Amino acid sequence: MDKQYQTEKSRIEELRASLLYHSKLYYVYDAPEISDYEYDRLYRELQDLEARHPELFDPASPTQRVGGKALDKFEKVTHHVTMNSLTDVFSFEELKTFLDGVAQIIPDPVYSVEPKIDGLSASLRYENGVFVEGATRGDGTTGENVTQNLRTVFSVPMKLPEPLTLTVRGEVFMPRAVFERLNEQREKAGKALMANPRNAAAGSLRQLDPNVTAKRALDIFIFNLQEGNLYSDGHSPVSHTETLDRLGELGFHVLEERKKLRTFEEIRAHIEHIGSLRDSLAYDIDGVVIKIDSLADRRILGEGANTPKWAVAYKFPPEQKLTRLLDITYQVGRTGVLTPTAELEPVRLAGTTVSRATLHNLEFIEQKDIHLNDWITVQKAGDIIPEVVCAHPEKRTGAESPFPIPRFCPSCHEPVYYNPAEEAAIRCTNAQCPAQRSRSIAHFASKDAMNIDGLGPQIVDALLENDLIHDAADLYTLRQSDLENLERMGAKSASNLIAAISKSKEAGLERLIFALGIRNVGEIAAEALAKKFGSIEACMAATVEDICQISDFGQITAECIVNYFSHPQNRSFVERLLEAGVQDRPVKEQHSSLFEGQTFVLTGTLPTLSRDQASELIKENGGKVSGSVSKKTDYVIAGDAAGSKLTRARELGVPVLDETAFLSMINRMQGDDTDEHEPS
Ligand code: 0OX
Repeated sequence: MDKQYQTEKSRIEELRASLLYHSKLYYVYDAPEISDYEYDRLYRELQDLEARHPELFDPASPTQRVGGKALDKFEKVTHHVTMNSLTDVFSFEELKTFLDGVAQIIPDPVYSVEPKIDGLSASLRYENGVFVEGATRGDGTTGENVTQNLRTVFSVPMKLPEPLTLTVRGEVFMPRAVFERLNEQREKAGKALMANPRNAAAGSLRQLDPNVTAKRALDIFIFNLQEGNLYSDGHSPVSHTETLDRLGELGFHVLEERKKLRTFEEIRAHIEHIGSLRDSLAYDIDGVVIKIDSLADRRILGEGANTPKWAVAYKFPPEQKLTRLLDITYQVGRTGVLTPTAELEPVRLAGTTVSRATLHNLEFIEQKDIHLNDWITVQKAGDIIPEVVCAHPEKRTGAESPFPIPRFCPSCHEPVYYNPAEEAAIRCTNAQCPAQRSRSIAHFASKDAMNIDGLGPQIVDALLENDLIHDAADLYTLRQSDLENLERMGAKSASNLIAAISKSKEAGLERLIFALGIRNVGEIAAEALAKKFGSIEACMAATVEDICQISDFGQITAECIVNYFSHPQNRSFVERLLEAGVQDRPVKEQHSSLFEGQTFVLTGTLPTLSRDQASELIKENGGKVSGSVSKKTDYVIAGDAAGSKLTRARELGVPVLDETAFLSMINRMQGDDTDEHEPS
């Protein structure tokens, strides 16, 4: 018996070591040495032995890291210590202002200067040395319990070498090599590519199935002790440097390239050094964090509303690359506008290969003096959409030529209309143009319009090509059998699409008006029209004067609306929609007039709210959401990786809120003291 116990005990140890080795090879390096079959066999053998010997339970066993069950949803976690965000600075001048301010309070301050990892923040809680809970930052106060998923991150120790109780905070990220490998696999499988490693990490950490997260090979750098003891004798660290050195000893991955510095010049040089390493690091960084090293000095400086006063983040400008402009093509939008697109010599930029970038409009091309064959600089706007920044005329060799203004529509080949004295846009005015038709149907079905899930531009094109529809009203006459014969459409997708089309009949008047695609009528205008007129018939009967009574509606928009409904084919289109059962009751209810007359601009990624959810909250409270920052903007709500809109807000002195401040504004002004917002 004793002998058998010993044999099983050592077999457990052997299997744990072997599976740890092989699971790392499989998940992290994608280079397995044994077959999946063999791996599963060893895994099951270990599971069986562990079930027979609960006394040998070890939280660090590979069975505890990978192989957990999928969840229905994440539980909420309230952080004991708020997970604050950092104040950003965008220039050395701003950094100097911060340092000068600190020096007025702290004599001879010492800073720890470290890279800012471009991932997402998470906390790890240990009780008596055992990892018990991992959570996302959320809004800083409340996050999501992603313990199962964080167990799959090999650099999260499951057990510390000492029985300490503590909570640490770090940045979860996807190493570049993993990101590239995953995107290559997705490309081969015909799946949509992930935009950048940060989005990929965020999506992977919030997977309900931990087996999916495991395959994403995430990593984490720890940068803070939130609470608890670092030493068994209970003594407390005195500095950030001591804290991170000690966390490194305890087995955590701590930030590399960390340096203790004093003067502005030293700090600036280290920022430049970290910047020069940017391309060669195995992970993305988006800046450098400058923190007071002494924990006693930190306490003197204290905390601001949502950010500590003892640290700032110096943000790097977005990555830019040089490449050649091979051609300019034109995409026809639903209103017939031809948008110029740069066709580029493919270049690696912020994690993906970029071969096209927007050129906005002809004015932009002219102002930037862009020629065909030019060397140009590209970057990703908001880290996602590639755009041309500028051309480099000094690099011209004579092989360049001014861009040709198109004379014919690339879709219907009819002559286009272009009169720069009237409008900067080139337009295809052919109402029968297939590209316009397809884009307007795709717009009708889009998320913010009738929200027909599963009806993307490709399916729209397939429906048009197969003569199954001619306009959006025909969607409501489609039968499942019509769809099943389309390429890449199975019975299940066909029935889902029919159900989604049917459901869209209840989308409501606001969406219906927006879906019509009337010039100058965006979502906000559509909502105002729905509120004022209450039915589509009343909208159709409205005069320019009636419409001009709505606040913020000018003559031009009013004329566009009246003009749209004056065309018999548009009126009959609306009538066919109503006959098909599309409802035209307004559905939006305004909950309060808290933000009445105020305009908000959203930028960057918010920690818990999606852009739609944040817009919805603003609108429900009577406010407006605008796409660009101007003097008329009342607030900018900024999340992670906020770009030029944030800079513009600063220039104009527009107040900037983070998500917590925004939510607490709603809660406070509604006299509601709860701090939770439940994202759906
Ligand atoms: C990072 C990073 C983020 C957090 C709140 C107070 C100090 N992304 O690499 N945050 C912090 O520290 C902040 N440090 C970092 N290195």
